[in-house]
Parts: sequence; C-alpha cells; structure tokens
Amino acid sequence: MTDARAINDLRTRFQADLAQSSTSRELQTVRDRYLGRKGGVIATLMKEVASAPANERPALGRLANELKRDIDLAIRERRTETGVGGQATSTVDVSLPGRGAVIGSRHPLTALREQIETIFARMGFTALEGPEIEDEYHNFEALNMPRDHPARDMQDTLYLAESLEPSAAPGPHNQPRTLLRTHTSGMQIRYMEEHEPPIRIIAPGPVYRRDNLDVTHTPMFHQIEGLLVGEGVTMADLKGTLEAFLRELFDPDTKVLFRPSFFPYTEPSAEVFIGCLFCDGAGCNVCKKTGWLEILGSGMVHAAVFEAVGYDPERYTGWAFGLGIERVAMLKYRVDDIRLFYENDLRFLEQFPA
Ligand code: 2NM
Repeated sequence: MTDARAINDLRTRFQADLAQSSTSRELQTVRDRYLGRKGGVIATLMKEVASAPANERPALGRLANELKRDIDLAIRERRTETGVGGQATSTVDVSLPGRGAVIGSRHPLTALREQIETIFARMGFTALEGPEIEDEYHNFEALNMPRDHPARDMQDTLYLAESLEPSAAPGPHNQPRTLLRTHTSGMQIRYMEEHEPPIRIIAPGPVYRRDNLDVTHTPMFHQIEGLLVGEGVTMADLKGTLEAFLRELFDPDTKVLFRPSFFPYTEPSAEVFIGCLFCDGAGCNVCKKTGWLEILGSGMVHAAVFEAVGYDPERYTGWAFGLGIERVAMLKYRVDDIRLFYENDLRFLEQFPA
C-alpha cells in the first residue's frame, strides 16, 4: 500500500542520501538503491502503485514517475558537479598521488662531446661553434685542397642546390660554391684569419658526407677538431698532448701508437691508435687482428695552410687533429651499429651514464 505522503517521504530520504554522497562510488550506491531494476526503491514503489485502487492509480503513478525522473536528474547533476562524468563505472580517485615524471638524460654523443671538451678545456683549449654551411674556400681551398682534389668531388661532398644553378655557377671552376661542411676545419681557418698566435682551440659539431647508411656510416656525424699554434711548437707537443687526452678519455694505462699517414693540410701527418679495448692487444675481429684501434688523425699544420691565413710559416708552427665522436663512442661503449645513436630507442639510450 502506498499514498502521496509515502512518496513524498521517499523523496525526502533520497535527498538526505544524496547529500551524504560525493564520490563516484557513493553516488553509484545511491543510484542502485533507488533506481535499481530489481529491488530498487522506485521499482518497489511502481509495483505498489500498480496494485493501488484504480481511482488513486493515475495520481500516484504521476507522482512516482516524477520522483523517478527527479532522482535520475539529481544524480546526473551531482556527477557533473563533482567532475566524475556520466560513466557509472568511473572510479577516479583525485586524492591518489600522480605518476612521477620520466626524467631524461644527456644523449651519449652529447655527453661524450662534453667530456672531450672538458679534457681540452683544462689544457687551455677554447671550444668554438660555427656554420654548417661553408664555402669552398674555407672547407677546401685554404686547407691545401685545390680544385682538382678528389675529396671535393660531387661523389663525396653535399653541395647546396642553389649554388649549382647555372646562373650561380656559369662555369665549372670559376664560381665559389656553398656546401655542407665535410669537416669542422673551416672554423680553424676562420679563427686563424681573425687571430694571431698563440692559439688553442677545438671545433666540435656536425659534419656531412655523401655516404649511404650502414653500420659504420651516416651522412651526418659529429667531429671534434683541435688546433694549437705558436712559436717552437713541435710534433713532441702533438704526441704528448694527444697521449694525455687519450689516457684521460679511456684509461690511464692506455697504449698509444702514432703511425705515419697523409692529409693535405698537415705535414707530417699521423694516424693515432690505442691498444684494442676488446682483446687488450691480442688480436680480434674489431681490431682486425692488429691489436690496435684507430682513434684519430693528426699532424703538423701544413705551411700552405699558414700562408692561406696570413701566418709566417717560418715563425709559427702548430699541430691539429680530428676525430669522429660516433666512432669514439662506438669503441668506448662497444656499440656495433652507428645507427643506434639516431634511433632514440630508450632501451638503448638508458644504458649510458650521464
Ligand atoms: C684531421 C687530421 C689532421 C686539421 C687541420 C686543421 C687546420 F685547420 F688547422 F688546418 N684543422 N683540422 C686536421 C688535421 C684534421 O682530421 C682527421
């Protein structure tokens, strides 16, 4: 049995229950209690209305339907107010602590460049950065690499398309072209053009070669070149400095080997090797059974380079070196594929210190 007053009492009880509910879970409990299809307060009420005397049924039915609609509306409104949203199953707990931010770290190539810069900084070398687009003069000519030098070939060097336009380069040999620098030596030339010795600089940065991707080549990689110029500078200074550098970078006991080589911009020139890190000199696949790993190129700056920048080669001597950061990183960290440095796979990057 039911009547209008009983329905009104249900409304009052619902309002009290609603007032005590704030979380999504509590609201859902209230909703189930009142609107649940089986045994819910409204479902029970509807049954009672159906069995009410015929003359009272229409009015009671109207009141019961109004109550049902108001309960549904009130719960929806409360969910919106509390930011819980309309989903009955939502269980957001705004009091839970947030997930911690993932902290990134230096890329291994950046960390290694900074380590090398620090070693040279303590020996008095200043690091310089400069343009990646160079002219042929600073990239080749001033470095004793004349027009017919094979390294200047289109096969090896990336020239900028606009400087290849017929209007910009009417003849093959009489117009300066622009290119992506193939080494950072242009920086040393610029610096010498603007400063008198003594000079101690290093030039780190990206360089470009016309290479296809494979395990040891990328068309862009990073170099560090160094230059020291003064009066009375000898090859002994080169050897002592580079040996000290390599022993600091690798291990205090690192064995260092200098072997004669050739570069157009140095004379004499030397390739520098360290004792193989993989087999300790016994001979393995990485060192091709030689026991030695080539780590950098170096030499005494060629007199023609000094003449190009206006230095008197009778008065000044100097030495220079160049290394590939990727190559050093591969040897130091035993990475067998250069492309791993550019894929940004966290499983790779997370293995490095710093
Ligand atoms: C190398 C090897 C030997 C080098 C020379 C110069 C400059 F500008 F002084 F002439 N800069 N870098 C040099 C010397 C680079 O890389 C394998």
